Amino acid sequence: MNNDTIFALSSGHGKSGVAVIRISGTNLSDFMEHIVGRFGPTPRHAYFVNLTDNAGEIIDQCIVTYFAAPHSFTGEDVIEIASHGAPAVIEKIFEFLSSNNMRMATPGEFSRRAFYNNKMDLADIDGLAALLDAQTDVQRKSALSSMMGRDSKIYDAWRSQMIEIAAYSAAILDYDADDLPKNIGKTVREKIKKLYGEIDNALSRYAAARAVRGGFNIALVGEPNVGKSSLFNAILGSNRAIVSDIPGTTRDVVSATIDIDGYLVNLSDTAGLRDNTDDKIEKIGIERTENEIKNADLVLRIVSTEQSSNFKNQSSDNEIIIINKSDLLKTKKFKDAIYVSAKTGDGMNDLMNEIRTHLHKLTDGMENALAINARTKTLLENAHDELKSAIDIDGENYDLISEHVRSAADSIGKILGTITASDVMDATFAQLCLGK
Ligand SMILES: Nc1nc2c(ncn2[C@@H]2O[C@H](COP(=O)(O)OP(=O)(O)OP(=O)(O)O)[C@@H](O)[C@H]2O)c(=O)[nH]1
Ligand SMILES: [Mg+2]
Repeated sequence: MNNDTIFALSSGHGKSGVAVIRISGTNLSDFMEHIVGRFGPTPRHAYFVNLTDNAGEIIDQCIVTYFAAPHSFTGEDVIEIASHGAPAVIEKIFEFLSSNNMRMATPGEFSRRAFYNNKMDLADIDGLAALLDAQTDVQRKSALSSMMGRDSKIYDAWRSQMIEIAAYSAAILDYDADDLPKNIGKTVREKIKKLYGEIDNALSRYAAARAVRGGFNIALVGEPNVGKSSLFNAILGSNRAIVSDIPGTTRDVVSATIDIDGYLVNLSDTAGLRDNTDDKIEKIGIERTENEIKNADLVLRIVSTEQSSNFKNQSSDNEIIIINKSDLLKTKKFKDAIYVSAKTGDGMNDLMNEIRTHLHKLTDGMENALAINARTKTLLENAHDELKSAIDIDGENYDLISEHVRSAADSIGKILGTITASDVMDATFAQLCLGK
């Protein structure tokens, strides 16, 4: 890490009432005194100042706050300038700061400093990144608890248990059986199995965690002309997709993003599925539909009443069976299907409720679950595999078991960014309570 004093616009770009420019460096008290024009400014106190450039010309009226190290976001001295949000003001302040031996921060540089100064670990930073991306309330909640250390706590607990288990397994070889607690081998194995189960469980929630972050994929599928595009438009409340009475109208996937109950949803309308088309483009469309089905967290399968007799066989857990055009029907005899009319709006509430129920089911217990992203997933999988290898070892090969568990601990340490090999070594046998 370098010692440069860095600055950046911390608020959003474009015209706004207020802009916040953040500065971070190792010694900013002199600069703070200089811009507020008084000695020994109080940290965390808001000063109203006429911010002037080096030539003495006023740039803007600003509120300036000083955060003395280590009580700041980065753990260094930080100054926050709240100026008017005009691009010209921001530009001028940047010029002023650059002429005072400071430079523009690179992306993520403030967070990197926070990490190096032990203000945040990598799991917290993942949470921060997710929070900044949050578009819905569920995303906000999940990201916020990651950022506030919920995930780090879980990882930390796993890692220290692994380090302990690794040390115990190694101890089994080094000490006389009489000096060791009874059944230590069995205890070690049970503990590994328990950890393995917990990580396995966390990984199985990856799909839901991914969906909370990136959005749930919901695909409208079915035969041509059943009214997929009409329903797509009805759910969105706007005429996005083309509707016509010609079968095969939709040929490409049409997608839109909506918020359902705080869940971000990527809804897609697809080309109607049929086997007997010779149309080259429609065939490509059908391939795309099949791809959408594969990637879908939830499939809305629209069936016509003619096919309805066998829809039960096609139905699966992540599917809702829908019969559209209820306005044309006299009876609603299939109780496992939801009857709707994209035309009159009949049944739309039931359909939306059913979608909500599925979304809630998919994310059941998510509030307390780890927010796994691509980076953490790979490392968790490594730990998972190492524990599996440890479990699979027959007999008394405890040094090998210790090795695998230690590798698992390393992977978890990498998730937090705290790992060094010596960390693991530090858990020496002497520190363990061997009952001696
Ligand atoms: N009466 C009635 N007609 C509907 C309803 N929904 C759709 N339609 C009509 O059914 C026809 C097909 O509708 P689309 O929404 O284009 O059907 P689609 O499933 O997207 O068709 P493809 O894109 O060709 O696969 C159109 O003429 C719609 O006006 C409904 O609820 N009631
Ligand atoms: Mg269509």
